Amino acid sequence: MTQIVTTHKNADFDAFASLVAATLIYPEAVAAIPRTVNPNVRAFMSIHKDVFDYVDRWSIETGRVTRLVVVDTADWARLGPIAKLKQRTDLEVLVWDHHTGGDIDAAWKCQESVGATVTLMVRQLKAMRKLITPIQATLFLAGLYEDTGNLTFSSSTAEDAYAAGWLLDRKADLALVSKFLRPAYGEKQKDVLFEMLQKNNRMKINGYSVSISRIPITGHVNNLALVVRMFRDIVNVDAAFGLFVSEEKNGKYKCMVIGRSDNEGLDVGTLMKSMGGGGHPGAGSAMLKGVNPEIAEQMIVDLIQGNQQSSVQISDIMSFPVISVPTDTSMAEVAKILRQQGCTGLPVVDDGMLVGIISRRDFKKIRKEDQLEAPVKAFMSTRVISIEPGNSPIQAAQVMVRHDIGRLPVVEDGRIIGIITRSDAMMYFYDLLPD
Ligand SMILES: [Mn+2]
Repeated sequence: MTQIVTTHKNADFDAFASLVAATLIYPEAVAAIPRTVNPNVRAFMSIHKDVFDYVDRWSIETGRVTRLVVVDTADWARLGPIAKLKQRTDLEVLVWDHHTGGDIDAAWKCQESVGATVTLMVRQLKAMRKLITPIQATLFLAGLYEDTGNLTFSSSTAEDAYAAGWLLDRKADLALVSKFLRPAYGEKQKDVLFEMLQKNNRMKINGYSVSISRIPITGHVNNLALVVRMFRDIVNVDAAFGLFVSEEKNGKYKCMVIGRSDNEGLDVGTLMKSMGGGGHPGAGSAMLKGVNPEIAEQMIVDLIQGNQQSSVQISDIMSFPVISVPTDTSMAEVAKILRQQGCTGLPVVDDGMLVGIISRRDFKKIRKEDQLEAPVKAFMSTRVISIEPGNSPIQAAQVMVRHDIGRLPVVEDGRIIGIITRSDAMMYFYDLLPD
């Protein structure tokens, strides 16, 4: 066998559905199932054993593979042992994925932000006018519904809904879909939920209401993602995080972080990616090994505080055009402009590039009257603190506080494109406060 299709570890319905769909698109390829598959997918597979053709991944002689089709991920690390194929230079790799990013350098890829990978596969099946069976349609719909929360997650797109319609047209069985997607909520899950509710510590971070619960876990508990979702719905915060901590044999901690967000500004998937995991804006997870749970909690707080991409960027609130002076402007002229504009400092530019800042304080360096005729570049401060337009107002405020400055030039490719003042930042924050 020379062509294989594979997907990520802990395959969910979208992964398994995309895998099966890929074998229709690439009839020569064999579907290789990862060692770990989610329990509900495993249950589905076991009763449809004779319907789908696939092999266990460890049975594949990887040396002979010439083409690898990867679905529902673009990350080598998520593939498990088969990732050793990464070393091969003569291997053709194709990727189908609805997550952004990933380090697989594919010869060809279809990577788009839709609700489920299977939506991209359906697009191709439609284009190829492939016939699919009701059982295949049922599996594909299960994948689509699981990853889009029955088309309610904010990551869902119109195309996901059209794909669902197409699958229903092909006789996808909704009763079966809901049977297999109905998550198990049992005693263990109930205990975890109660503990989360007892420990609920709601806090305000970066304007978002957030709850982070540290819960010790012994052994494996399924469906913790469901528990976190129920918890978020009950306590009604913008985002809820569960840190499920188990102690390993070597005395180290293993910490499973699961997040759910209901606020578009707080992208849990990006956040979890920063912690080595992944997900979507509304849901994500990361596995931290050997990390103290207190530090894991602090990481989440820090990420929400600053590093996550904000929906409002500095470029939205900065002032422009900026009054600046060229380097050869005389100090007398600078003094006049400062007086006229009523500001405490001015950026100094050389052919549009920001090269310095001149402030009222710098005038103290002037000892003799005739120095007022000297160019500004002799007195300006060249240690300029600036910020890039893609940062968030929170980050701008942090920089201003840290350096005790009231005005921050916004610089793109070395050119000054605007300025953000402390009052711009304050206005933004106060506008966000409810009436
Ligand atoms: Mn998926």
